[in-house]
Formats: sequence, structure tokens, C-alpha cells
Amino acid sequence: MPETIVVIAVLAVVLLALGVGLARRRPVPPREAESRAEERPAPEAATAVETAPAPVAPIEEERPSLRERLRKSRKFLSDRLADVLGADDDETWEDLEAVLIQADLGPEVAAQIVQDVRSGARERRVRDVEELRVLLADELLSLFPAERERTLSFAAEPPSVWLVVGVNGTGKTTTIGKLAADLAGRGRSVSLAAADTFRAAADEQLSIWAERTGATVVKHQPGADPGAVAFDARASARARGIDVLIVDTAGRLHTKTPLMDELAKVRRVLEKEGDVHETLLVIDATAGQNGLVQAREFADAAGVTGIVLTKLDGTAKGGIALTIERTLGIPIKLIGVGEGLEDLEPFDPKTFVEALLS
Ligand SMILES: Nc1nc2c(ncn2[C@@H]2O[C@H](COP(=O)(O)OP(=O)(O)OP(=O)(O)O)[C@@H](O)[C@H]2O)c(=O)[nH]1
Ligand SMILES: [Mg+2]
Repeated sequence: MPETIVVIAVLAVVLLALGVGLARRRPVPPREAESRAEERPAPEAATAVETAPAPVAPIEEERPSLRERLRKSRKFLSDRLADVLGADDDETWEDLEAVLIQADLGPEVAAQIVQDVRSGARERRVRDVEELRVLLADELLSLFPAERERTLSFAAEPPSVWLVVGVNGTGKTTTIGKLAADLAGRGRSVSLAAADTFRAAADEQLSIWAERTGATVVKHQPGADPGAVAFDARASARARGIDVLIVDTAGRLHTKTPLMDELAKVRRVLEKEGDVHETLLVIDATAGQNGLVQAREFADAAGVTGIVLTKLDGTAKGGIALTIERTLGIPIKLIGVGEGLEDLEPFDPKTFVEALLS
């Protein structure tokens, strides 16, 4: 009898979880103007294309809110703000500057913010910690221009081609999996190009994501030319009328010139047959100020159109987002807040700043 109750309880939890998984679909907002691609003959045999079964609704627990996921960053700032904003003396403001620098805002940006908040506080005779928090939130928000485009670009005529780049281990392949899941949920067909031919298990990892999301994978032999994989994947995507092709690339140090040249070549090869609609640079938020250096180098080599800031769930330092936007003017488009399929969020500056300071 107790076994029956346990079985019923387990079934109930599974059904509930399935219901939650199916009911919830979060946005990676598209900007789109598209039509179907003309049908072309299938690509030649050199390219291996794997087709995976249709996606299965994930079974998972109720997700914590973004605010909860940014708990570490939030706690870091808010704890210190309470200490710091007690008195209006030079030391207090220097302490606030130090807190912002610790949160990865970068010294120049932090100094500017503190100067502006301080003069704003004086003008408005603000004494209350809460009011100061609002002033600070406004200042931080002003670093993200409202007109900056944060949605992902789609081609007028499929396939849309998105190239994903970044240093080793930042979360490129995981982000691609999450993007594929989101697109599949919107009824888009997705193909993934395994242009990381450097690491032996890279294409297997991509194939696992493809299986989970119903995408196809185009791959060559290990060690093959990544440009050739990307080129074939584009041809294959067009021939098959795929909506979005996402190209995975090997992690590479932004300081290694030959590797950065290789990336520039992948892009050039892709562009032989049409536009690259997004070049997404994946940055690990825990890398701190190094993220700024990475962004600069990758932007030079591959023409980055947007940044995906990952692992924000695991760091006390979200400030690099503000520094990159302010210094390089490249929009943060998405944030990664966990390792699961659904842990990708569109970046919304207001929500982000509120989550950091609330
Ligand atoms: N906590 C957390 N972990 C993440 C996030 N994104 C990726 N990861 C983890 O980071 C690790 C590396 O992820 P990958 O997707 O393999 O990174 P990559 O950039 O493709 O790595 P290389 O191809 O080797 O350069 C994995 O353990 C992921 O689960 C995130 O938003 N939050
Ligand atoms: Mg990878």
C-alpha cells in the first residue's frame, strides 16, 4: 500500500513538472522579416548531417526568478551599499567607488558614476539610503542607451546565420544549445555547425544539444578546416530550408593572433554566400575585467554584434556588463543564468540593474 502511494506521488510530480515545462516559454525576442528559402538539391556527401528526433518537453522544477539567480551579485552590492551610504563624507564616497570597482565596473566608469551620484545627492539633498539607491540605479541604467538594439537579427530570407565566438570554456556550446531550444520552441528549424574541429569531443557535445532540441548538426572530421565546416553548413542549411544556422567555434585566447585570424577567416568564408546576421561573443561574467579585453579583441577580429554574458548565476560581479557597453558600445543581448536549456534570458538593462541593487 505505501508503495502505491509513492508511485502515485511520483506520477503526480512528473505530470506537474511536464505541465510547467510545457506552459512556460520565455522570450529571446526576434526581429524578423522572413520568407521560406527556395528548395535546392541536398548537399553533397562530404558533409555529415545528423538529424535528431523532435524535442521533448524538459521535466524540471519551477525556475527561480532572475533576481534570485543574480543573488550573489545582488547581495554583494546591496550589503555594501547599506554600509557605505551612511554618511556624506569623502571616505563614504571612496568606499562606494571601491564597491563598484569590486563589482567589476572598471575604475573610470566607477569614478564617473560616483561623481554623478554624489552631485545628484547634493542637489536633491538626499540623505536616505533608499533614495541614494534610486539615484545609483538611475546612473547605472544611463550606461545602457535605450536605443541600443538588443534583439537578435534574422535574415529577410532564411537561413539566418549566427556565429558564436569566445575564449575557452565561456559557455559557447551551452548557449548554442539554449538558443536552439528557444528557436525550436517557436517553431523554427535550426541547424548547428560544428566548426570547433579543434577539441576532440566538441562535435559530440554539440550533437547532444541537437538531440535535446531537435536541431540538425553539420560536422566534418576532427581537425578539419573550421571555415570549410561553416561553409558546408551554410550550403546545407539553405538547401534544406533551415531557418537558423548557428555556428559553434573553438574556444580561443584573444591574445593568440593565428587563432584570431582563423576566426576572421571563418567569418569571411561564411560571408562568401551571404550575410552573417549575428556574431555573438560569449563572455564568462566571472572573468571580470578580462571580459573587456576579450570583447575588444574579438570585436576587432570578428566584428561582434552582441554579447552573451554567461554564468551570472555564479558570480558576485555583474558589473562587467556595464563596462563593456559603456566602453565599447557593444550591446549585451543575452545572459546565461545556469546550465539548463531554459537558463538563457534576454538582457534587459532595467531588470538587470534592479536585480543588482534591490
Ligand atoms: N553556472 C553556469 N554555467 C554555465 C553557463 N553557461 C555555461 N556553463 C557551463 O560552463 C561550462 C563550459 O561550457 P561550454 O558550453 O562547454 O563552453 P564553451 O565556450 O563551448 O567551451 P570550449 O568550446 O571548450 O571553448 C559547462 O560546464 C557549462 O555547463 C551559465 O550560464 N551558468
Ligand atoms: Mg564549445
